Amino acid sequence: MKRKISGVTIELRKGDITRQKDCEAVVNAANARLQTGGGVAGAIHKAAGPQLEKEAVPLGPLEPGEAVITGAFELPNRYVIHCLGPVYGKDKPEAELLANCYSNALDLAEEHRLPSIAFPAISTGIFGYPIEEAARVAITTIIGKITEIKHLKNIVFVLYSSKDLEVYEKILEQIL
Ligand code: AR6
Repeated sequence: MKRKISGVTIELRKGDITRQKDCEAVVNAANARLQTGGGVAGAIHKAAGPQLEKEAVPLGPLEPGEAVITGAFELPNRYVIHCLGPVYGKDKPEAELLANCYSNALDLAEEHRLPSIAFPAISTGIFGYPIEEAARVAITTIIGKITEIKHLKNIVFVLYSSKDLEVYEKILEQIL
C-alpha cells in the first residue's frame, strides 16, 4: 500500500528490513549499547558484518528515543540509523519516547539529504509495545513532520508479518 502526502510517498511493505535495496537508509531497532542482539538488530548486524558494531558501539549508550547514524557496510543500503525504542511498561512516557525515535531518525535522514528510508516496527518485538498502539505513534509522527521534509521522497514501513502489515494498513487509512 502506498499513499502520497505533500509530495512524500508513504509505503507499507511486508518483508525483511535487511533486504530493502531501494532505500538509502534502514532503521535498526537497537539496544542501548548498539551491539548485535535478537530481532531486527540481530538481522541487521548479521547482514552488515562486524564493522557495523565497531562503528556503532562508540556512539552509545543511547537513551530511549535517541538515534544515531552509521554506515551500512555489507547491507545493500548506504546508512543504518539506530534507534533505541522504549521498553513497554518500563520507559515512560512510552508514546513520546517512541515518537522521538521516528522524529530523530527523520531528522538524521534529512541532515544527510537522503531520498528514502525504511523503518521496522520499533519496540514491538522484544520490547513488548502493542503493534496497534505503536503503529499509530509511528504513522502520526511521520505524517506530523511531513511538511518539514525537504529531501525524503519515500518513507517505507517494513512489517515482518501479514498481521502487522494489516494493522498498519488499517491505521494509515484511519489517519488519512
Ligand atoms: N525485518 C523486519 N522486521 C523484523 C525483522 C526483520 N528482519 N525481525 C524482526 N522484525 P525487535 P524491539 C520485527 O525485537 O522490540 C533486540 O535484541 C518484529 O517482528 O527486533 O525494538 C535489540 O538488541 C517486531 O515487530 O525490536 C534490543 O535489545 C519488530 O521488528 C531489542 O531487541 C521489532 O522487534 C529491541 O526490541
